[in-house]
Amino acid sequence: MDEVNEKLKNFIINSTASGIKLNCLPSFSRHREWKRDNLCYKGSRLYQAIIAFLILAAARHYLDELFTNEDCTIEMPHQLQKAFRPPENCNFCREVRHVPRLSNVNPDEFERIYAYTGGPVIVADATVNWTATKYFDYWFFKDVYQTYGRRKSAARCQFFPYRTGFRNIYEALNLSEARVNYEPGQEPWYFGWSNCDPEIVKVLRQHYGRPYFLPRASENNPVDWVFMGGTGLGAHMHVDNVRLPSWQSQLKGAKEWILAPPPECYYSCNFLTVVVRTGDTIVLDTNKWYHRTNVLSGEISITVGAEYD
Ligand SMILES: O=C(O)CCC(=O)C(=O)O
Ligand SMILES: [Fe+2]
Repeated sequence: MDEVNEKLKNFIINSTASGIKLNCLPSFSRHREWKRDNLCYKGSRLYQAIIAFLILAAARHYLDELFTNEDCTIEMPHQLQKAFRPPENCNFCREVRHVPRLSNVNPDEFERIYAYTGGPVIVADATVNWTATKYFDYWFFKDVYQTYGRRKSAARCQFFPYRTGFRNIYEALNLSEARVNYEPGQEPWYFGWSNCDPEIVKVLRQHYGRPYFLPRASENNPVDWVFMGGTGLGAHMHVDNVRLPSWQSQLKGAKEWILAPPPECYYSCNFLTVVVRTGDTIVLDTNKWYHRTNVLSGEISITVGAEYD
């Protein structure tokens, strides 16, 4: 078992050093190539099988313990993430031809029909009592992050620069007024970040809450995500690896979502496009649907969202 532990430790160190997203290791570990090439003891077949089983069981346990509720700290290269994703059962998208639009939703009905089937679905009235639709803008976030300074916990939160080249949330919130306002000749901007600093979450959540339609027993993830930026930009086509489905409310502006089934479901499922407008909340399993977004012309798009179980 010492040898097993040593190999496992080396694997984790090597994986981390080569840029593999830590949360992604448990699913990565299920991949066949990885087992054959790296870990199997080169002895008898039975011995190999037993050792491989022990290693995988230990790896799963060890990694699950290590990374449960931890934010990803190192991004797994996009192509690797795609290559090592286990194949999906296409039932989640087989019958999906359009995106239902609901209001006045009963949480029990939502749980029964929509919450865990992968979506997508739009709820049109989840933000009606939220003041975020009024108060949130670029300057609001800049002010909050300036007030709380460069805190260690905020600096550890994930940040997605997309095509801007910004290195972190502080750099992203330090743009000139002309650029923020998309004045002629200015570079466009769009970025997203997770809000894992409890103090800042507390401030932001004064302006929005847990969407009323979520299943009564489900827990909203304590880490919220914000995506903000202007027309012509958005997130590139990708699939997530966070395990849970999520909601995202459009607080300002409008954004188009382009959804693609995973490649193994191309023959059974449709591609979808849906526009999420101010006040709408989209719910979908971003671990199953590949997704790309595109901010539509008009107001700067601001969304907030989270995963739920
Ligand atoms: O809102 C966006 O632009 C991207 C969102 C996304 O990728 C996600 O919620 O998983
Ligand atoms: Fe995503």
